[in-house]
Amino acid sequence: MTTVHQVERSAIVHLGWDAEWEATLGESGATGEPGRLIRVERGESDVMTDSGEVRAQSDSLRSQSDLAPVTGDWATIVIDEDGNTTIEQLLERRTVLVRRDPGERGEEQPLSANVDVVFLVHGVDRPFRAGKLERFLVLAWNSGATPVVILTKADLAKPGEIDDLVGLIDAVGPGVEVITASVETDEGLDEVNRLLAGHRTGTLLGESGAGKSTLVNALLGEEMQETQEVRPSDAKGRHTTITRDLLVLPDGGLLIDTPGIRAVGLWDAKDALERVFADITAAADECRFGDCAHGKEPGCAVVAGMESGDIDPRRVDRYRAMQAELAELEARVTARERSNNKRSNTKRGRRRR
Ligand SMILES: Nc1nc2c(ncn2[C@@H]2O[C@H](COP(=O)(O)OP(=O)(O)OP(=O)(O)O)[C@@H](O)[C@H]2O)c(=O)[nH]1
Ligand SMILES: [Mg+2]
Repeated sequence: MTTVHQVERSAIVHLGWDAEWEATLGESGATGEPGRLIRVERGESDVMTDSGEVRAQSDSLRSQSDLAPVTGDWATIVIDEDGNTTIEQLLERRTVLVRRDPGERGEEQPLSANVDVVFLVHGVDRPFRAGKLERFLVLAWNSGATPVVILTKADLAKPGEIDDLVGLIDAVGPGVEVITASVETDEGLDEVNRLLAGHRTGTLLGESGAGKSTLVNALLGEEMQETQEVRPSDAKGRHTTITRDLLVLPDGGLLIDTPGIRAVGLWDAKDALERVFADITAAADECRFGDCAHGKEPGCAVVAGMESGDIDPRRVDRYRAMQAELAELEARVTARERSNNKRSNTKRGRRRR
């Protein structure tokens, strides 16, 4: 009998399956057929396997562990004696984009998994906010993927506007690649395809109406994703896309279209925060006192940087705000863990009696 590990993977290679995933599968101890989650709905997922697309239930998985499946996950699929297709196991993620759940306070919410490039999409018909980009950069770096900014609707830009935007982006994300795109002129499409060559996975992140689905359709060469005009008064979108769908592009790349998001709460992103604010943390290393709060202390290099114009004071404020946000989250999680421990200790105590 052939075991799953000897089977030649023909279809899933086009979804990003490689030798490393084969090794991960081998180590997992799973027995089912591997496949990639191309859409996740409540309790059910569409999974692409070598045998085709199947709908698998994932509720049982939730009860086994806290790990909820998300679009982009690799999983193994099994069919039980009643003919039910279920997710047996999620393969260990290489990267995962996580935000703080906006509904439940202090909970984490994974958005997509196994993504190589996070495209931060900004429509030039909307006001640009540096603080928002910084926050999205922290989220993207924290996932383990590489962020790339896409300026969409370039055909609507006024003369000089793109250059100004590139300057503003460079100030908050030095070295981050910026792609200018327009579906009217096809500008930028090749660059997106290039970044996803070799069956790499990208995900689009940005406000409703930024043009994410329109870009996906242009890359697909067909109108697969629904799109809708923005409100003429303020160019705001209408939340047209409601699921996270992984799509296979004709050039070989994989792209996850997502619903528009306005704001993101950070989740356990200390290192990524330091990375995005590297100019401030580098200056802070030069402060006379190790515990300098960059206020009135003598020999503060951050204050000196602000006075000389090297450091934007607004950036320092935003850095502090995000630091406080992470500290508040950490305290909340620690408190919850402590109370959970107390509860389970009490239970154990009762059992012993
Ligand atoms: N002029 C111009 N309009 C564009 C371009 N890309 C997108 N649009 C328009 O922007 C509007 C919103 O596009 P969508 O693709 O629906 O936006 P979205 O980001 O997917 O929005 P949600 O699904 O709500 O998150 C549509 O009317 C598109 O035609 C572009 O390159 N140029
Ligand atoms: Mg959309």
